[in-house]
Amino acid sequence: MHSINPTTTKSWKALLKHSAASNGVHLRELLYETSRFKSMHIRIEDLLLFDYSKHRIDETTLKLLENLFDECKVQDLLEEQFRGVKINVTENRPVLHTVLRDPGIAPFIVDDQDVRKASKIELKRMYEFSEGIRIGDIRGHSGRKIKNIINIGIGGSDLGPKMAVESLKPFSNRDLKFHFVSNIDGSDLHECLMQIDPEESLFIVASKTFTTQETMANAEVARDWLIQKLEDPACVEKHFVAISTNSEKVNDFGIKKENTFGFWDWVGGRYSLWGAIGMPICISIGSDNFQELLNGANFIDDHTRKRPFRENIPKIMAALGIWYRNFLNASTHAILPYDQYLHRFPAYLQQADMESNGKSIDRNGKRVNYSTGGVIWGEPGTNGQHAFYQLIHQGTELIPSDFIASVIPQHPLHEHHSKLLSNYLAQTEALAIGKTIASTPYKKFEGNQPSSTILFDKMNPFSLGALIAIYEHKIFFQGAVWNIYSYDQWGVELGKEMARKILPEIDGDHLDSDHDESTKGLLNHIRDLSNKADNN
Ligand code: G6Q
Repeated sequence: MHSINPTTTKSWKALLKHSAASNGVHLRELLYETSRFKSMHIRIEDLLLFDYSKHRIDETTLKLLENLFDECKVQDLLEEQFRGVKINVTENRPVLHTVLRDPGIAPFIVDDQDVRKASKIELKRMYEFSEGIRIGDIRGHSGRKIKNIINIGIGGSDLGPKMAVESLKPFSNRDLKFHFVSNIDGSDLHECLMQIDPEESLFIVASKTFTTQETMANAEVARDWLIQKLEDPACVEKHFVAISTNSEKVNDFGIKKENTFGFWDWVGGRYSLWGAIGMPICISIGSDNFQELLNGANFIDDHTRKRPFRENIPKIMAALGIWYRNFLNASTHAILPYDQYLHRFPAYLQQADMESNGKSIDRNGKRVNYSTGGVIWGEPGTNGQHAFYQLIHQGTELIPSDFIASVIPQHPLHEHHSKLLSNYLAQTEALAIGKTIASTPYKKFEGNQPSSTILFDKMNPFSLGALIAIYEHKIFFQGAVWNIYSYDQWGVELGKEMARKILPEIDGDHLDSDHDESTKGLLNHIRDLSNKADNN
């Protein structure tokens, strides 16, 4: 794989000059140019409209960013990814989550495995199982219908399914209740177990590795709770399924092969909702709707590979992000869905983006000399307007944002929706234009805060699949330009390792003298208080 330091390219240098020259230009001047909207929006018929005209850019900016993409050979890297080249070099793996949503049936052999065939077999198994639960063919140990689905997983094995189940609630089977237990904080599992009837509950243990501390601890306690309640160890068979790449560990846990749904090393955790990790989504919305989710993502895969730069939504989004991060020094990016069902989308994206592009070592193993991924955050509108928007409007930070909404609502309260959309538009306009005439300086708004408007015709499984895939590819393009490995996550490891070391010190007598003074002090404090509590 090639390795190009983006700062050495001609276009990077030109962008530096261009950013200095265009520094004083205000969105107020740009946004009244006739035909600006026309030339800076992308319409995909029956799906969405992407407006990128409210950005601090002009035609030159876009041309230079396009040149940067060419010089950094991002399209070549994208094709390598789709071809199954091991672009996840530090883990020695290809990156093929796109295969999970690819309708093609011709053999696609990667490392002696027909990845298309393997993915279709597991998908079919998941569809059959999900439908069995939905119609009540698959029942609990005592013959009762399953009404509670409890997903036990964390990170990529939690955030995607949880976000999608919430986002697609209008398409869900309302007889089923979904619970997501992720945290090692016992209150997460405790609160869930208090709400469910064991005879009507299905636990999905979702873990790629089946070794993650949080997930295994929660799954073991849930299994013991179930056996105790139903008074028969054989009940596990009817109430537990596993989603994992590690069939050996699943077997050791006591879940049989027929209740295990697999995926593969070539699917990264945070990119895994398209396969068996999507089981809660599939049970919630049904297999036909799940297929639509895949179709929406696959549609964007095609769009991303084939559309030229100016018609390519993920490329434009990635380019804008690079422009703000590397040339205008923005360090954060807000994700603002004007859609209550999408309330977990910012949290989902936080992981997808920050775990992928929060890297500082380039593809040559050298420290980068430029900024990479920024902080992703957000909350649904209009709630955010009554909270943190103040800082975006009148603070000192440059904060680009994405405003996501749909023209057609998912509920019958149409007047609410008009009010929601009026806020949606008002905010992007106010952020860009500001307010210069006011009785006091406190009431002035500088404006010039950029935003993208992502406006779906309506939100449905296809639209959600498209939305997620747009961001996946945006993240890919940014990582490609930044010359980093977007698909590993070594940064998660150190904390896990140290927690394993500290665990025996919390309850035991021994204290490791290697700890820094702060950690030692805190450990002693916890041990003292816990001992006192135990003795009372
Ligand atoms: C995602 C990361 C990480 C992972 C969790 C859970 O890309 O790898 O968030 O999903 O650590 O891992 P398991 O699925 O192996 O339990």
